[in-house]
Amino acid sequence: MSNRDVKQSNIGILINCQHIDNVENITPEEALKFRSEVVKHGGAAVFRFGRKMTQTELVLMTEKCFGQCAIGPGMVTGIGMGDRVHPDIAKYCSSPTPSINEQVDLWMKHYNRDPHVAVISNKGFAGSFGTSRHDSKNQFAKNVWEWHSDMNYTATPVEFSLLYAEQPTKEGGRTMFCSLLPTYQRILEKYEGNTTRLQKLFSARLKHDSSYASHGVLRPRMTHPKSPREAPGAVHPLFIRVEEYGDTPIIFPGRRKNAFLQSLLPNIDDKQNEEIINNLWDLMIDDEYTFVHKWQVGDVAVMDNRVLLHYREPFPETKIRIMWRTQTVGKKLISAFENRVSSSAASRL
Ligand SMILES: O=C(O)CCC(=O)C(=O)O
Ligand SMILES: [Fe+2]
Repeated sequence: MSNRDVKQSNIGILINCQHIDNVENITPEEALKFRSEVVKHGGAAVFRFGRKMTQTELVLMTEKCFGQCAIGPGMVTGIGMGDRVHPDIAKYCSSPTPSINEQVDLWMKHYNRDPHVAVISNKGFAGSFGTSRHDSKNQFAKNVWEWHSDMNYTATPVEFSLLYAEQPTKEGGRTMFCSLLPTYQRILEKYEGNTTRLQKLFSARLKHDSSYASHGVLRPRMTHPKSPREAPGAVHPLFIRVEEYGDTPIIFPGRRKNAFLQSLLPNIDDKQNEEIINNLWDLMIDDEYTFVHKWQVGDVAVMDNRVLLHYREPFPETKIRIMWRTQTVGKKLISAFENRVSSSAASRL
């Protein structure tokens, strides 16, 4: 059942699902078990089906087990896309400002493409991420996808992402999952006795960047921000509370690039911002809490973006890699400290 590549880690688990011929057959009990396996393993589990599935099945699995599907990034206006309509559907729109429903219908009608499924590939599908049209130097394959949680730059970041391997590569392209559950304790240890620093961190809010995608490429129609301070994106508490994982505050870093600490740290300058955030990142990524996954066709990795970061290594640029991703609708993130200083946290100050 389990295949941990990293010693001493209880992060991530590989679960054999080869007996499931169709996800329609997943029972409500199994659905709950799937979700609890993810939570029990630090926010990451890989379900191995050993066969290809359809996009409809992936959507069904997502909704049965993890929550309502959200629209993928860049597919409709406003979601990782700015205010412009995706060029592949713009020509079919009835007005320059089509509703989200109209845009969803146009994807279905003209491309037979469900925009709730993000296609993450260097093959040029309509609406796929990393196609040569957006990415002429094939940075998609050559670059790493830096450590991140998905769609953290939106007002209500998605909760679970399901990443399905339609066509993985033999070499490279492994994905790693690092749990953030242990980070809070490490921060307490590092800054023990430095109450001012801890208090500032606990009340901080972080601005997340929507201008760059995780493989370091400017998103279509975005402009390079002059500094992290100016990067566009949502602001969230730096520490959040997620009921399923108990009372411990959980850091929500989003992504390193263009992250900016604001709010209750009003006088911070750009250099201090970089220094503080670098120090936090040093405490987050650790082999001990990382699950490394080598893909097989039909694997579905489930990530809980509220408590987990992921990273993809490069793969040979001559090869085609095709992944599909669904993501579940998120809620406004709850600060771990606002209005409710957790008693264990407060007693450490
Ligand atoms: O392709 C991968 O392994 C990771 C892609 C990714 O991070 C994503 O789709 O959000
Ligand atoms: Fe991702």
